[in-house]
Amino acid sequence: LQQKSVVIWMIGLSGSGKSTIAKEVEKSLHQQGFLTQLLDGDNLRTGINNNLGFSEADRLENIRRSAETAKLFLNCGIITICSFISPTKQIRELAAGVIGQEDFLEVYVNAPFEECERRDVKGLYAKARKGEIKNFTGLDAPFEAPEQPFLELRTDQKDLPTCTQELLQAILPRIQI
Ligand code: GGZ
Repeated sequence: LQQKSVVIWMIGLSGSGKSTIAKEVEKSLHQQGFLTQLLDGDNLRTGINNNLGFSEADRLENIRRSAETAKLFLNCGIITICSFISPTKQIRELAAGVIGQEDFLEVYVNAPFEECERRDVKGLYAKARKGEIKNFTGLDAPFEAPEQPFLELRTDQKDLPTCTQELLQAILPRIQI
């Protein structure tokens, strides 16, 4: 296998653009012949994490299982792109601890709360405002901005191709043999 594996851990608010960038990066890596796996909150929460909600304890368990899953792929040599809100420092330290600091690349997909709410791709912000969704990140559940991410992408200031290219540039030295 002509690659080194890492875990690219994308964090940020709902609607910040994590999954969109993750998919584009995966597509590009694939075209360049890299072997990749994409894990995201949305799809894992319908499967192995389908008994978990959005309390602090459930989010921790969601991230613990997701990080353990990512580690399995990492250990097979696969570049694993993870997309989870990962709202707190504690949660991100848990993930990094499971995966190992060396192989854990934290990418902060940053758009201000107001911008994510304005986009409201899935109508979740409107529901959360009406009280139909509780513990919504950024509203009545915390989001702690990371202090020293591997990379920060401001999706309110740069377009999708630019963010995708910046991420690819940053990780290529880490995955090429
Ligand atoms: C935040 C929620 C919530 C609440 C449902 N708070 O944008 P999406 O819709 O597709 O992605 C979000 C997803 C978040 O799951 P994660 O596993 O990434 O979260 S965490 O890392 O905090 O465990 C959102 C949707 O689930 N969603 N309810 N209350 N996001």
